[in-house]
Amino acid sequence: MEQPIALITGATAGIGLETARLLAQHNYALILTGRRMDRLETLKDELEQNGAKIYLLNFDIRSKQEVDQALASLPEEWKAVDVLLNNAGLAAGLDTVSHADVDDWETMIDTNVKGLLYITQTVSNWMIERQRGHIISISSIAGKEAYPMGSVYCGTKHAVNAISKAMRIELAPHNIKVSTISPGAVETEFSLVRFHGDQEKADKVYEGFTPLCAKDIAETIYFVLSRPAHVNIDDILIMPTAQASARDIFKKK
Ligand code: NDP
Ligand code: 8X3
Repeated sequence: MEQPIALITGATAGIGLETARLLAQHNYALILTGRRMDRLETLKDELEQNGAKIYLLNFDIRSKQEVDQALASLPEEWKAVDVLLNNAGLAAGLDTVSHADVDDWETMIDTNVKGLLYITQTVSNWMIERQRGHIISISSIAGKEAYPMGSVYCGTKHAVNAISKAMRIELAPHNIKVSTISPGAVETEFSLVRFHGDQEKADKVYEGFTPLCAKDIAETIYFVLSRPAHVNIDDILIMPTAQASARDIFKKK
């Protein structure tokens, strides 16, 4: 394929969806993934109307079998992935270690850490074969700080940072860039998911200040991607002007 190819995990909402829109405008062919196929189809229609080339993969990133099958099903020309955006992720619950729901822990660890690893292993091998590529993972302020009631979410994002740092050293000899982007509060479906569909609790997170929006992060991702070949942005921490630490948004709750 003439165009660069980007694979975006979690393109059905929030940051992944806005990044798909922006990269399509910048002439990327896109592999878009997520569990909600109806949303993927709608996004594909929207982007194709504007001339973009789109391939959809529908899988739950927590299942190694589903990830492997989906990636194996890609036509050969789509396996020449130039950019992997590890974006699919979530927080589940907001509670102390003593009281949190163990299922929430499993969900976060399986999605944010193990799922990211499953997809990265295969795609990084494709990149190594071509001696080119860029892996960008969406970490968080929660990967730099730890806040009460967010222990496991913070742990998963610290893990994303550690994995990315090690991969940067492993993959530099193969001409593959590795970056992390670490946002503070971004208003997406994130809080609705964290509070298991409780819209009132989700809205409260963004009360009294202006959070980031998904487009802010999409633009940051494009900035990282569009640097010259000899420049790698290792990590960007991007916060709402009104949020000076992760704890700022939870202390009033
Ligand atoms: P959204 O909830 O809006 O989007 C999350 C995306 O992840 C969806 O497309 C969802 O797709 C996908 N996803 C979640 N679980 C799975 C799964 N098991 N298998 C496949 N896809 C999955 O949240 P955001 O856009 O805000 O989150 C994107 C990333 O940004 C996450 O990694 C999050 O931790 C990180 N982040 C978010 C911040 C925020 O304040 N919003 C701040 C810092 C980091 P589907 O449900 O269709 O499968
Ligand atoms: C999401 C930001 O502050 O809710 O990663 O952990 S926060």
